[in-house]
Amino acid sequence: MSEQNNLSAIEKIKMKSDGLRGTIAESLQDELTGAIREDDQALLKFHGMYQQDDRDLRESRAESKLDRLYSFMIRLRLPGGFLNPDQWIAVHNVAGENTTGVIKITTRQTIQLHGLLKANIKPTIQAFNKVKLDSIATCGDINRNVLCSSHPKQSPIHAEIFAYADEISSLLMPKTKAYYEIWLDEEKIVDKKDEEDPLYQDRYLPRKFKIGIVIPPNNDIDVFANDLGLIAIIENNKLLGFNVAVGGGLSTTHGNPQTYARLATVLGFVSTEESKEKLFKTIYEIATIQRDYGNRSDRKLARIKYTIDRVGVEWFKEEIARRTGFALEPARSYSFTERTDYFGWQQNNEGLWYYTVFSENGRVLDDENAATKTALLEIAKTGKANFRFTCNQNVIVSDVKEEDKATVHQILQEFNVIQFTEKSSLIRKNSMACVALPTCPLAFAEAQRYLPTLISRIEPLLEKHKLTEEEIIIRMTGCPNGCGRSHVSEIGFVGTSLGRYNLHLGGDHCGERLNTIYKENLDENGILLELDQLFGNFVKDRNKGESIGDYAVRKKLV
Ligand code: SRM
Ligand code: SF4
Repeated sequence: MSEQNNLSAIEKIKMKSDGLRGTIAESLQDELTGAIREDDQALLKFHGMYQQDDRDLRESRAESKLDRLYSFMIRLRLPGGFLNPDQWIAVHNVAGENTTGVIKITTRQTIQLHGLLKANIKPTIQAFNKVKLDSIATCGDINRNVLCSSHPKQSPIHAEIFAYADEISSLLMPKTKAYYEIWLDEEKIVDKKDEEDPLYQDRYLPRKFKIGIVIPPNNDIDVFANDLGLIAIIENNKLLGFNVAVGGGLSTTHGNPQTYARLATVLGFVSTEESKEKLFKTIYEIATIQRDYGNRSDRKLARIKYTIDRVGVEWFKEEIARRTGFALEPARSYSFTERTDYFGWQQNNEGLWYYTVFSENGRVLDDENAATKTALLEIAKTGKANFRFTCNQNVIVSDVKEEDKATVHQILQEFNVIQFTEKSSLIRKNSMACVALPTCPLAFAEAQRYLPTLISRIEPLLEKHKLTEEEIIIRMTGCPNGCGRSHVSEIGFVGTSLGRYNLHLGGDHCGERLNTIYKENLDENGILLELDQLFGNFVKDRNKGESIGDYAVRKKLV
């Protein structure tokens, strides 16, 4: 079993937390500071929030001898990434009243709001609760938001998969009622037996745990970046079951060679034709293996990717069988041909329409490009569409009936959303950046605030080399944790310090091969020089249909 001695500090905080309560309730009462107590900060994550401060203001506040400007980021639990119109309106209102106003779509198909002051946390969670939204377990050492392919109504299979995301999220929810007590003022649990948690017990998992379900051939969710990935196996429009892949995770730490990015390994297949039970048992027991064998002393090495490499893939498979009572079947064949969002209007098998809106780096706001936030509110007010989020940080205005399409179209057009989506270049629409500065405490460099500018400087290079029609997946993160999944892009930038990035190449087009560092610590000029040269050589030497990542590998650039 995992290290029982030398437990990390967070393990001890979890153990004595009384079901994730800690002293959060007392911390909230303390009016002398906008922060909460240190131990409670670790527990707050399990309730879906991070304490942060505005890093742009750190220096000036320190000079004026002021404490940091503390606030909180809240992340919603949205399995499969879905909001109905009332829920969108609630999110819009909370964002305007209690946070910075920007609605941020994340790379894991949900929404984050930043800048929430301590005093406003409770009213915010209560407002969400009124429309049946919560933030339980969206952060912390626990199963996170469950992803699924983003266009769930494209075929009957998509609807089925979407339901799986919801059920898996419920299966792995913590049993503690702390969230309801602290934030929703529900009565305190008298008999602690009511919240006994056979899965998470008192220490939860050693680290975060991520699950995603994908429908080939579009790997739009980057299934192999998940701790546990499920690949739907479909024959003649019938869902047969899932290939199960374990051990994905992208984070590395600069200068720590023990850390590495890893894609999940496909272990085998589970049929769901007769019942879902075998699949759910497999998922549950994979979580218990990680619970029991994950590293609890060094958090840098605690993800399941390190566990599976330590115990070995074959042992891991046998242990799943020992715990579930059945062996995984041999993996079924599948293939990915793309990793994309389908922008613009699309119609599904039931005749419903959906429009995928390009929301650069997931930031839904009104700016000089488009008044996306107003447009989406106006659409929500009509009640004629739902809202779905993609793992590429975009929003789909969905489930629009034929007779309502013109109304929705007109609103999108009135606020320039259609124009912005249509005129944005392919490279921009295939780009993604993590949040980074000013809120992320781990950022070494800018990401979402800088990538749009860098792309505007890369676009002329693509024009020069006649590559504007090339679907190149380009991503940036402010540090090597990989929140914008830069390690599985074709051109990846990983921040090393302010204004400097490692340039990664060699990822394939569908997210089945990691990229590696090509050049280190480049500033903007360095990046543009390298890309100019790369694009020039690529155009000259590429094989027919070869992607830029495959080219970089064939030419041994990485
Ligand atoms: Fe992440 C930590 C933002 C997806 C790997 N991530 C953070 C924190 C919470 C910083 C912190 O610990 O204080 C960032 C908050 C920034 C802010 O101000 O909002 C943050 N991560 C994000 C989001 C919002 C990026 C985005 O712009 O969309 C994504 C939210 C996902 C969600 O809705 O749940 C986000 N994070 C990811 C992904 C991508 C994915 O899962 O597909 C990864 C890489 C995959 C993986 O998990 O390996 C990722 N985030 C991390 C890590 C590295 C974990 C590790 O294994 O060491 C950290 C740091 C940590 O946990 O210690 C981290
Ligand atoms: Fe922050 Fe790093 Fe994640 Fe970007 S990749 S949001 S900088 S932790």
